[in-house]
Amino acid sequence: MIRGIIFDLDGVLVSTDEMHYQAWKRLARELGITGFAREDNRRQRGVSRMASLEIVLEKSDRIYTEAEKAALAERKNNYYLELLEDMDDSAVLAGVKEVLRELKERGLLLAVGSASKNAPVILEKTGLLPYLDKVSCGLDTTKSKPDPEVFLIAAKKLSLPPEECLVVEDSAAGIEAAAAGNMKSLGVGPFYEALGADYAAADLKGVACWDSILR
Ligand code: B16
Ligand code: MG
Repeated sequence: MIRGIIFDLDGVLVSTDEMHYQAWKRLARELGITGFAREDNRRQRGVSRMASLEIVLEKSDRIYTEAEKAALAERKNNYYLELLEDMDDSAVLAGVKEVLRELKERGLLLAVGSASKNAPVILEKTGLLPYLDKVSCGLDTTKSKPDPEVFLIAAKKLSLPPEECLVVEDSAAGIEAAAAGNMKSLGVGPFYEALGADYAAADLKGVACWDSILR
């Protein structure tokens, strides 16, 4: 039986994809990388900041040192933080707060399991914190999805065994991470049919029958 739900943040509870894309695009432009496009950004979903940078640098002729890469990742994050400044609860995806409230009323424990180191800022700005029992994010982890670490930490924070947790994800890396952590998964978002999750729906409010997923 499922007693806890671990939600990915970007693409599941909030919409930040466009802001990530704009920030990476700005960096790419400054580095003279012209080929960075939305298809590349799709591959950045759910993966860590450094892995996302590698996807941008695939299109560069230059080899960067590790120190240079760290500086580039920080530069992109500053651009992203600038864009996050104006964020408010309008970034929360449609129906999310209602679904979280309903799941809470059913007695489930709710957590976030996000690769983002900016998760606490995003949760604060969007007013989502009061809906959640625990947060596991990029600040807690050393390994990124598809490694299950971020979800295992979330389960531990909820004091639940992994097999009693359901992961909700919008990325292939996240669905793989859930399976590696022995957790069932629900795939949502624009690519939900192709994620290979145990259950799938276009978005959280489109889940037809929570009873069959949670039993
Ligand atoms: P940051 P999620 C992920 O969040 C994003 O989907 C991914 O595009 C981003 O690279 C990653 O967070 C790291 O984010 O640079 O803010 O630490 O989908 O796992 O909630
Ligand atoms: Mg995501």
